[in-house]
Amino acid sequence: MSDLVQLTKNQDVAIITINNPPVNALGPGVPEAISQAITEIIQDEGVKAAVLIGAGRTFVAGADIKEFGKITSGQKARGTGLLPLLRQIEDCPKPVVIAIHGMAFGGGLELAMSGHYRVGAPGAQVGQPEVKLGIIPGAGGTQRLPRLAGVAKAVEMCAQGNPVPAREALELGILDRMIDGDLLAGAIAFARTVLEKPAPKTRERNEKLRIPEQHAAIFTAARGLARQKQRGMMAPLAAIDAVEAATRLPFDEGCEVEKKLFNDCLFSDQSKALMHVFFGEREVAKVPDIPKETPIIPVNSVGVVGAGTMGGGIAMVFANAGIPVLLKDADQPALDRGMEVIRKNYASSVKRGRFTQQFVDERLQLIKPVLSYDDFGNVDMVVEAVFEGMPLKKEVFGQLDRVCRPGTILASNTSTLSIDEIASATVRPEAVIGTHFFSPANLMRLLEIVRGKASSKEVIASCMQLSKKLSKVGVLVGNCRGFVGNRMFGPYRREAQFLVEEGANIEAVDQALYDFGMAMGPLATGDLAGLDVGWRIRKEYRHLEKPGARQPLAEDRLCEMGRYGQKTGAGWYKYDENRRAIPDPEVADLLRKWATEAGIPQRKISPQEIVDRCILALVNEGARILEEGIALRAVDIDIIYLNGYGFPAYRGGPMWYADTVGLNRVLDRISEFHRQHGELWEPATLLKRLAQEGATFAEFHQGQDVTAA
Ligand code: T1G
Repeated sequence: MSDLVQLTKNQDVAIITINNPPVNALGPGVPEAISQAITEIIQDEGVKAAVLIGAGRTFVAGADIKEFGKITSGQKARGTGLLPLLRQIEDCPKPVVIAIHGMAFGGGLELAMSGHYRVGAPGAQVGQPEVKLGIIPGAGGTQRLPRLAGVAKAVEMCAQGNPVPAREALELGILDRMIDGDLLAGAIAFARTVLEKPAPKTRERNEKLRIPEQHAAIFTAARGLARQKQRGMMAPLAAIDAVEAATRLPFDEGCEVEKKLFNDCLFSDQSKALMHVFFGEREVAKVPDIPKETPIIPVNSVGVVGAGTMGGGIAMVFANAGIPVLLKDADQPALDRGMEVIRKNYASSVKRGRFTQQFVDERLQLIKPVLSYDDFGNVDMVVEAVFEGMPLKKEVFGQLDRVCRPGTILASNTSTLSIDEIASATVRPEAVIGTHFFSPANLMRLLEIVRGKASSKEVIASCMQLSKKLSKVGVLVGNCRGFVGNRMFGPYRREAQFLVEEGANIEAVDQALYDFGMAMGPLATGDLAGLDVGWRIRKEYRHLEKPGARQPLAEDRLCEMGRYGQKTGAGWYKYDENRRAIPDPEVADLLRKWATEAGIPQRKISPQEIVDRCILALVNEGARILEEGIALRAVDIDIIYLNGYGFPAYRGGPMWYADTVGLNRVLDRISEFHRQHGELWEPATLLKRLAQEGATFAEFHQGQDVTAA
């Protein structure tokens, strides 16, 4: 046997234990060793049944995703290469019982379904999350799952990719028994109860497939939902096609259809992008110059200063993680308003089934509204979320410096201001850091953690770890105006405004980016966030604008007219009582007038140019951010844009997208815009360098010389 798979015996029951930490992925050597074990079990007359179980914290979390990058198109016929093993297990003359704890995901569930019986621990989960990687189950999952769980549930699990808890898996027929207590002992006991029974082969269990009259409606609804909720993704639709094949074709032919669809997805740009995202979300948690053993400051209590939209949302984030919160504001009415918004947000979470009322009641107990800093001396961390103005922030940090005990993490939720300048208001700049939440803070997954010059490694490591506890994706960024996300968003939205000034209509600009996959167009996003936010910042930083450089002219004028967007019922669009955007001809006319007065020539603009101008503006600024070391890696930028700015995951993020297009083509296009639109489009040095070398952003790492050869 191999180190990856052990074969032991408990009298007449053989035990196959998969031991491939951290998640028992079916990597090289594992399927082969399982197959060897099955062969030995069949040959061992003393063995009457077998139990297959995972060592460590989980059963099997799937095939080894790292291996997919190595599969060449020449190996398409092989597919995942798991089918023969699963057939061998299913055809084993002795009952094979699969014992599941932790996760049985992807190939792990497919392996489990090839067994004759499945038992699970109460906390177990099963699922086919492959679509989240841009692929579909490729080892018979789309054929065996509908036979066990029924067509409707199988379509849902394969097309949406969400896990199913053990209790529900039992009700669905995926599990045959729940085992409380010692799973292995329970599985062995269960195996002894089925020795005399025929070993049911999942591939022959067709009873749940025989309700054809229902199938059409199930598949139509699933396709409609996929096109709406997973817009632009190919894998969910492929998964639905594969499950549909199970209802129409014999098992083996269904598997052939599945293999073809699996390969189509696997060799697509979408799956490469989504696997980049999978590993990227894990990569961003690693900070090269912060050793794993850096001491972590425990955060078991927190103070939040400012009970406005952001402060209230941040208080909910900590309470949701079970951390008591002191929520402070300057006066009672402001505090009452803040608590009222929190209660309303929780009420709508209960209404939408996200939380139970009991959960909400417990969380509200954890949020204590206060008017003074009296108890701030006892908290482990403070997050300041007051009005975005430097004088006020420095005043607050000065007070925190006086009341908080040594070792307290002092964080600011600023979205644009300098962390170093805020820290200068204290005598402990090493304790100061930026924790930039995104609105609504209780829903958005992204947390930009802003490293100040003096921020200590302990404070950084503690915030990176805390972000996981808060169910956020924490990304460490350097301190500059707008950090990473907002700094890149500036040029992106600038180009959108220039395009409408040059003749594109407002809806066309938003539609082009929406069709590209953005969650919302750039102009509509401005209306959602509030045009006045950017207006106030532009006014504060007017002195920093390059003299003579072209500036968008529309949004300032819209704000002067009081058109701040959704919050005032009008911005780029008008909004009805349900906040639905309605094109406003008045704005279109004003734009033509302002553009003509400014002497801006009008022209027809293609959707492709709209996309290129906006997306490549992101990429060019991203390249500058990388060369300045404000972002550690290109993937950090990608993860920020997927989790904070609605960039389509199936395109991998702006930097990965640029790599997919090819940096030479990107540079050519940006150079073209540079010739047409001037210095704002000066190609970033790093972009020129990498394009020259035929390299990619993904390959770039900090410390590498960025200057052109
Ligand atoms: N392959 C390779 N590495 C994996 C892996 C996998 N399937 N799953 C996790 N890892 C690594 C991960 O990169 C990290 O590494 C470490 O394990 C711990 O993971 C044939 C084709 C299981 C819910 O999509 O969703 O089967 O960063 O940090 O938060 O049809 O990992 O430490 O170096 O995420 O506790 C389908 C993917 C594959 C599940 C655990 N399976 N994994 O979460 O730990 S395709 C999946 C997860 C397939 C079949 C098809 C999560 C988890 P490192 P972690 P976690």
